[in-house]
Amino acid sequence: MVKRNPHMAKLSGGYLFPEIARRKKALLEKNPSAKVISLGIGDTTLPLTPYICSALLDAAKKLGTKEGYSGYGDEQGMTALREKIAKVLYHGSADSDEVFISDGAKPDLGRMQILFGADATLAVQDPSYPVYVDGSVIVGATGPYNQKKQQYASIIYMRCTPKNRFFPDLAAQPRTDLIYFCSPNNPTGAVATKQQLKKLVDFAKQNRSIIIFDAAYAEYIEEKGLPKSIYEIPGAKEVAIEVNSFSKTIGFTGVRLGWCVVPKQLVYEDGSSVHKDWNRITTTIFNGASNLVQRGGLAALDAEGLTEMKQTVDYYKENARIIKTALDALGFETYGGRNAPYIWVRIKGKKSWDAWSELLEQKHIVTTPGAGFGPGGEGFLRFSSFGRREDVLLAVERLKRDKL
Ligand code: PL4
Repeated sequence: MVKRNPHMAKLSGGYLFPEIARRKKALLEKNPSAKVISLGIGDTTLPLTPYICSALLDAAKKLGTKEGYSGYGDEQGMTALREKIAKVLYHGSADSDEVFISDGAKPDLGRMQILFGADATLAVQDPSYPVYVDGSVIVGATGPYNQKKQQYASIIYMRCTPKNRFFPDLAAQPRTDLIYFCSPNNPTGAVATKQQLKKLVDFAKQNRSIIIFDAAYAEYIEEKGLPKSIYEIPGAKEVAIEVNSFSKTIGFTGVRLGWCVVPKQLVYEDGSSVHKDWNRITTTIFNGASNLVQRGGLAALDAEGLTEMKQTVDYYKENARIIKTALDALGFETYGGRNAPYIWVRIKGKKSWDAWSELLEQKHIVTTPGAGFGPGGEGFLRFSSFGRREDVLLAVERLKRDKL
């Protein structure tokens, strides 16, 4: 018999989003006529925009010709796309050969856990996107279990609450090898300021840690002066990797395209290059993002594509505004929803899974329970703004009808 990977047994229950889908399905089985509205998963609903869609169609047509066909490409991605991302999105703060094209931010985060392996210690914002912790557990980066704290020794939860404005008290944190940091944050919608990110970079430098900065929602930032990339902080290239994606900007959640930046300055304690190892991992266990889809990414960074990207992001931001305004008017304590597509809502006197079930059963609205994002998410619900406008308006009407 084959032995099970022992780390799999350390995972708590099912992965958050399939669990939500399972419970939603159970409600529909009980009540098949229910019109369930999803403000749960952060999944885009608008169709692809014309310019980007036509680039995908052209790319598909070319692949159907002798001259235009291409097979395997560079595992790191098309040079033209790497150059364009470096130029258009990083304005030169990243070199094109530091940009690695991928099939999305989540798969990159998974491969990064292989990069750092089972001995790495890590810190996460609490609450945070569950992939950072669950992915680390899968590769065995847990250390021994502390029964009293009910936590693994290698995983440090940096509490982020309204009290500390969702930025952890770094002075109180122990050193870890890795620090996962997401801004604009999933799930709280908080955006770190330049001063805060400078503190984070300084902290990583002092501790010789590496920050894995998840900027998947950077394009939702509208306020001038708020940083869209960790590399806006001087010296960050010595200590930070950045992951990003076309999922939430041009609706590529199903199409799949992302990238990460692994700076050449980034070294391990023995002075060897993280960039070289990432290149080795990429070329060994990844065969590159789809050539067709990369053409869509190139189009997205043309002037027409960028205009469409802004329209898409603006649509979801307007949804966020509508949801937040309604919840505020109903007297809820809300966070995020500006510069970010998520609204983080305090639910007084209830566990988040209980409030989640109530909202589903009474109003047929799916949200995401805060506890799914870590212990610090207990007592909150996350509302996503990625629904269709008509559904968002209907959900708001239902919320107003009678209080939770
Ligand atoms: C549902 C902070 C959503 N099935 O699409 P990707 O892989 O380029 O990006 C994934 C991602 C990366 N980083 C952050 C994210 O929030 C996400 C997407 N998160 C959510 O509702 O929290 C979609 C989740 C997806 C999943 O399991 O992750």
